Amino acid sequence: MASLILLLGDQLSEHMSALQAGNPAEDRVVLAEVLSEASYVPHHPQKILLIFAAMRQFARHLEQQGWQVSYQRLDDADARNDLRQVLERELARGNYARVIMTHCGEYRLHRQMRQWQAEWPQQWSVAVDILPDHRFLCPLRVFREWADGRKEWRMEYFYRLMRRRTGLLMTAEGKPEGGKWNYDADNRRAYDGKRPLPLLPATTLDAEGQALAAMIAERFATHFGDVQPFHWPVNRAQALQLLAVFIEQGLPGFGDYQDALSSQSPFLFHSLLSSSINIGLLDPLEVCQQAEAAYHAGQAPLNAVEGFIRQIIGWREYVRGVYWLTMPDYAESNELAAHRPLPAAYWGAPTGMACIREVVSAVRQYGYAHHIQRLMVTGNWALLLGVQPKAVCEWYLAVFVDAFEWVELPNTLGMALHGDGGLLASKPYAASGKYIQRQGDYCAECAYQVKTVTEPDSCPFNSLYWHFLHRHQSRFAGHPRMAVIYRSWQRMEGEQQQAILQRAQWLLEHIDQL
Ligand code: FAD
Ligand code: DLZ
Ligand code: SF4
Repeated sequence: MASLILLLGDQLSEHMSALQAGNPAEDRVVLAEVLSEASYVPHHPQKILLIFAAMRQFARHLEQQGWQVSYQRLDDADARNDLRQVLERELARGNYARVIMTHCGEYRLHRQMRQWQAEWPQQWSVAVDILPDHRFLCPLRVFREWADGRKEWRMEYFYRLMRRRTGLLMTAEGKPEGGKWNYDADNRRAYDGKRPLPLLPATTLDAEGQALAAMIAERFATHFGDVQPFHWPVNRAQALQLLAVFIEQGLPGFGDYQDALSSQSPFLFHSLLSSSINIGLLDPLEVCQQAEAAYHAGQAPLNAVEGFIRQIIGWREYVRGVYWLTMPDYAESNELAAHRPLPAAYWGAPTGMACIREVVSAVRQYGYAHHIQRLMVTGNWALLLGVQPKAVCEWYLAVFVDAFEWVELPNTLGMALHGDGGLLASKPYAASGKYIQRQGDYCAECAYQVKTVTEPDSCPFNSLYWHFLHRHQSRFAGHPRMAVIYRSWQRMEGEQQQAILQRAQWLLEHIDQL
């Protein structure tokens, strides 16, 4: 008997285990635009447009491959509100023995699927199979084995395992290419404008995409973000084109400028491939293999290629492992007892802080910010202020086109906010304005002075950095990599410390007026 195969909006690959387990001659694939998925956080309109446009194109592709496909559009007259209702309608229409799904990316939905698995054999006489997601390079079982029994989880050691497992940038003797595992120390330059920026392909929406954009702009008018101009790849051909441009023009500069911040470009030499990889248009291994080939062909230096590959086989796989090993408790953790609300500037309220303004305006325009903007500008600011993790995480999950909880939550709650108490990364990524100044040019356009700390126009990051260290002294003063900074604090005159803490206190009381 036939099977019903569910594919989600971030499972748009021919290699999904659910598809591989089916048979186009007799099974039916279901894809559905549903309000519940489009509104569980106020997603950026470009994220909804990306997912819906890509789902529609993938559904057509499957039909061309001979699959029978049921596709629900959000504006269908009889549209169901959630995935359960959509599947139950299909079950009522046909005669199915099995529902097949691939493990989804969010605990929230996974819990629902487990419920269907428990209820439907009786209710609908169907077996419900949830198959592993083979798009990831580290099966969850392998991650669990690696994590079990370790005193501390550190990405760097996990990454070495992944280099060995994939063979990427490994010599025939089983050593890391170039003799070192990690070339991060070479990847901290500010951008001086000399290396030409990549010329990005202009993805234009077809007539159907334009109609979809109009529908989304109307239906989700209260969501933060511009729906157009829209440039994200919505099919595999477009994603491969973006990958080719990155490998040729972006990758050679990726390492040097990986940590740069520049008002000349919100993208710099970053790949912009996260959404394409996350929704299934590109396979993470093929992306890494193309980068490795560019290194061997002498087209990109080792610090760039190693840095890029580390993000994908290291960080990306590591955060996913941490997510599934620790949920649902992870989402509740708030080890630094942070309780302030999210500043209005994150939703576009005017601010004199140029760095926050630049990043939020890029987010509004593109649904994108690169890693250092996410970590060291908006993340660092929320960390220093002590904003409650749930509010920060909801913002990150909503406003980025590449955001799915398995990757967003560990990066936000763990890496940026240290809300997990150091499970993901031992030291908080807290920094003063000096870091932002060193990495780029935002400070030149700012209403605040980055060089001072206690004046009425001093950079807010500066005094709040010390305030953060002071208020968490008992937790961090003993950390070997923070000892130097705590010694500087302790060497300051009591009066100077007081002036800094007073300025920080004033800022905390006027967060929405900065
Ligand atoms: P590049 O800089 O070109 O990096 C190449 C690829 O490496 C990315 O496409 C991505 O697939 C992967 N990658 C890089 N860093 C990470 C990382 N820390 N974790 C996982 N994968 C990584 N990434 C998401 O995909 N979705 C998110 O919701 C998300 N939320 C984040 C929230 C915060 C607070 C922080 C600090 C980081 C977050 N990241 C997230 C990770 C990273 O910032 C983005 O993957 C990256 O900026 C996407 O842009 P890019 O494709 O140009 O990346
Ligand atoms: C993000 C998203 C959105 C906006 N809409 C849909 C949708 O209508 N239908 C669907 O199947 N998936 C959508 N998605 C992606 C899901 O939210 C995602 O699959 C889950 O969060 C699990 O990763
Ligand atoms: Fe940001 Fe401070 Fe620089 Fe202004 S001075 S851009 S607030 S770091």
